[in-house]
Amino acid sequence: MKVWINGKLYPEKDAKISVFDHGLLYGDGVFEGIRAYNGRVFLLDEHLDRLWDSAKAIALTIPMTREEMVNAVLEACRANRVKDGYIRLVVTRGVGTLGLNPYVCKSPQVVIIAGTIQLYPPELYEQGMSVVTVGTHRNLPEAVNPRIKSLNYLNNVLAKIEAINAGVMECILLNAQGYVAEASGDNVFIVKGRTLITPPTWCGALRGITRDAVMRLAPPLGYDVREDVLTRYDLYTADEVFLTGTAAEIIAVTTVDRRPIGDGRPGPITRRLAQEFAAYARSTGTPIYNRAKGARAS
Ligand code: PXG
Repeated sequence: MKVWINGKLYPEKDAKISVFDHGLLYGDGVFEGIRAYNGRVFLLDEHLDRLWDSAKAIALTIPMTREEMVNAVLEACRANRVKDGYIRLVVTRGVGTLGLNPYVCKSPQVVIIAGTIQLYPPELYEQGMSVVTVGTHRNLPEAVNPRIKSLNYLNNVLAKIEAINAGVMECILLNAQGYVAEASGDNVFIVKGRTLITPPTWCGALRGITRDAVMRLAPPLGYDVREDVLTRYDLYTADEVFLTGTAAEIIAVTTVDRRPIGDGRPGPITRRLAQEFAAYARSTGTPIYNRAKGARAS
């Protein structure tokens, strides 16, 4: 694998960042996880919009233009012959002193890793997954806002530890008021009748790119979609529950805190949305190859 760092491609073993980088010392930086399907980068503009917003929120200037970033992502994909893959885009604050002050860091570092992603095991997509709600609450929006996709994922890691210790692979975090926020690396939806409901971002959810895509795909299929405050009661009594994320795509949740959801199997609306999402993902995106032949980003 070759890793793109600040404009150059390095063999994996030489792909290194300083131990004085504030990304390491303080989790000071931002990132994106992006998918490529069928030789195209999926929803690249949406990911770059969010990356730039995350950077702006932490007063970090990304040392490249949007166009340069698009080209860098495509170059990293081509260097690794990616057709279907996962791209991790990281912007760190850069090298500084052993102190918090970010303004001493003069060179933000841009890293692009274009590889593959380990999804949940395929049988989980057939059977659905079990989740638990955990004691680690989502960060307060007035502290590190969960809308910032920052390198500081300890809140999520602590929640994930609770899930794994409870014998499941994923968890649902509540916010400080006890309302449902999101999973440790995915957004959450419930289905009630023909309506999809997901927590608003102010409840502590990242504005997921997959979440947005589901909200666009569902109405033409005849489903209503809305954002609303959810409690654990709403999860337990939903007809269906599913998670959305770049890595997970759409995955059914079949038990929450050991209560079966619906009949305890992936529901028909979740399965329909997963099919539509797969078709959408495979038919759109910024082409990685043959751009010179007049292919246009979509
Ligand atoms: N919430 C959080 C906290 C996330 O980190 C999502 C929701 C889904 O957003 P997208 O835009 O991907 O639909 C994410 C995205 C992992 C992993 O290993 C997941 C993400 C980031 C890094 C790693 O599962 N998440």
